[in-house]
Amino acid sequence: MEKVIEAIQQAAIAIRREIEGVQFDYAKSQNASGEQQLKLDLMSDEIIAHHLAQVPSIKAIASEERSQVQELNPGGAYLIAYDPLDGSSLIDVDLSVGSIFGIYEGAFEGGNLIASVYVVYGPRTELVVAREGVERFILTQGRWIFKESLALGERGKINAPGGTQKGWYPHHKALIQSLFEEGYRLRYSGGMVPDLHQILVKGGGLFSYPGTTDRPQGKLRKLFEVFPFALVFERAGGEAIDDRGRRLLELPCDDLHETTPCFFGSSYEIQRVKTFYQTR
Ligand code: AHM
Ligand code: MG
Repeated sequence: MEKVIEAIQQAAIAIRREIEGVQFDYAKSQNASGEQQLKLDLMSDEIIAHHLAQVPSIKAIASEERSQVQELNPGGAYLIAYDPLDGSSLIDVDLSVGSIFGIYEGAFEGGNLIASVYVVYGPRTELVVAREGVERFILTQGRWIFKESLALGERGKINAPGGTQKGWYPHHKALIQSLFEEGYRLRYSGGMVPDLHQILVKGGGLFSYPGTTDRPQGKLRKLFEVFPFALVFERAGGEAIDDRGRRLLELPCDDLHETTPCFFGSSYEIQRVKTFYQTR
């Protein structure tokens, strides 16, 4: 496992270098979810695949930017699913973006996720690892320095509501509105890595990406985005559920690029979700 995390750390340093360059225009291709790819999406994907390919304990890798699983070492223990450059639509305006990694054992399923890692490329470069606990590291002069453990409180003050508002269902609108009426503040950049990182660092809040009339299954992908952050939130003392109140990590995953409505938060906000969605 240490070798996997070291490979991710090295890849993150290389991606950071690419982000600082002038190359942030579109490639001529689309990913498996039908989204237009940036040259940086493809470069980040190549960098990560290259670094992970050096680790003998990795059996196979799957990327948000590739349609198929890539086999590496038949005797390896780990399966890695990653989103090489999440929030890449924010690249042209120079907002924070990230990389997300889920480390699975046995098969690509939420229940088999044993650790996850995300990297935030902001004014600083930060890396968060969720294993037994959740640890935050800062890149300083080429080295990853441990900063602190992250833990969520009982409730927070941030409301980060994703999805097209026009397509929100009435009960979802009511949930979001009620949090604002309780004093929650809107914080939504359009990058789930910085948006969720903000909730974790500030100690609480709600990030939601619901099913909508135009996208009943939401936008965020289980293997590359949802499961890894579900583990981070649970290990930090929070909760991560779908629109039926089920733990995200218990959901089946029948297709590599499958999506699900998702809610990440501290316990108070997740109780509010359950109340408005009438899942209890
Ligand atoms: P991406 O992987 O193509 O960048 O898409 C995922 C991103 C998330 O980071 C973010 O939460 C969401 O898409 C934003 O979507 P929207 O613009 O619909 O709010
Ligand atoms: Mg993504």
